Amino acid sequence: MKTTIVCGVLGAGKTTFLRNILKGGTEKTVVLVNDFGSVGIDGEILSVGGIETIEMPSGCVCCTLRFDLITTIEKIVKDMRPDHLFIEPSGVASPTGVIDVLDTLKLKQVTVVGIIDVTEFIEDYEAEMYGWFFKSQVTCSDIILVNKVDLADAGKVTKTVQLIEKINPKAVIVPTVNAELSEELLQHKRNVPGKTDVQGHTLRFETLALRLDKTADIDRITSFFEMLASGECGKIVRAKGLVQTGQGPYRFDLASKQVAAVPFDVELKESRIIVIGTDLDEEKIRIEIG
Ligand SMILES: Nc1nc2c(ncn2[C@@H]2O[C@H](COP(=O)(O)OP(=O)(O)OP(=O)(O)O)[C@@H](O)[C@H]2O)c(=O)[nH]1
Ligand SMILES: [Mg+2]
Repeated sequence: MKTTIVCGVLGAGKTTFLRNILKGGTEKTVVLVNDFGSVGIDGEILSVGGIETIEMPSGCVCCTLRFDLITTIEKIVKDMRPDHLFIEPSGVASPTGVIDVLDTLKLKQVTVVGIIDVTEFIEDYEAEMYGWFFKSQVTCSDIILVNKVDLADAGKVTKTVQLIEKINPKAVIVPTVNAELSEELLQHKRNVPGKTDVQGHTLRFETLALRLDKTADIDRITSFFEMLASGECGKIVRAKGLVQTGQGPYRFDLASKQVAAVPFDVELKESRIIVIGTDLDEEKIRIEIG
């Protein structure tokens, strides 16, 4: 069985990558996803896209869920027998913990794909916003997608690629839009040693899960996400939701300071939104969503 770990900070494009790479493939694949927060949005996005998906409960796969990760992978191997297992750890988990688990399970054909958000990488790296975390993701990766190049100018893309080359000269670096990667490149063999310095496990963020009990107005939810982006309710690094609106089911995203609303393929039994950041003004957020 091949195993691919897909890592990257919150909203970098991990789930987008999986949906694209798994479109129309012939291998038997399973995705193991460990979403941040308790509302399981990525699991639904992937399975509605026709991808066999197993969700890990909320928590961090590299520390508190280490044992669960081991038993879940063992169960997948035994019961589902995939040719290729993809793992999307939450955007706040260090890939080193997952690599360590795969070593423990003696899984050999492991590739780590790291997804970088080109709009923010240099600034966040220089400000040490995520400290060791960025470095750990970049040094562990065999293939690094410098994603969202449609949102940055060419100079910034070049500078980001140069910085990543410096941090990890061995990785294959590919600028991408929507994390589109050719399947041949994914065959690239792991060349980075498994064990790297783990100086910590997760980033500390606050999360707020919101459930909506009635059909929502699409403009109102879009304004709510724009309000979150404006910083009025704290420093929000990521928000996402699946919401049943008067115009049908919609997926909402706030990532890279951009708000997006796209129609979703199936009706939603339960509308939910997750907000992730620091200094969240929970009361105001709850009042704004109504
Ligand atoms: N403009 C633009 N948007 C992108 C690109 N890649 C991903 N996105 C958007 O970024 C948002 C987040 O993408 P996801 O794939 O959900 O990111 P993720 O890394 O899985 O997010 P988490 O699991 O929450 O950490 C979505 O609205 C995507 O459509 C890109 O290359 N360009
Ligand atoms: Mg995701």
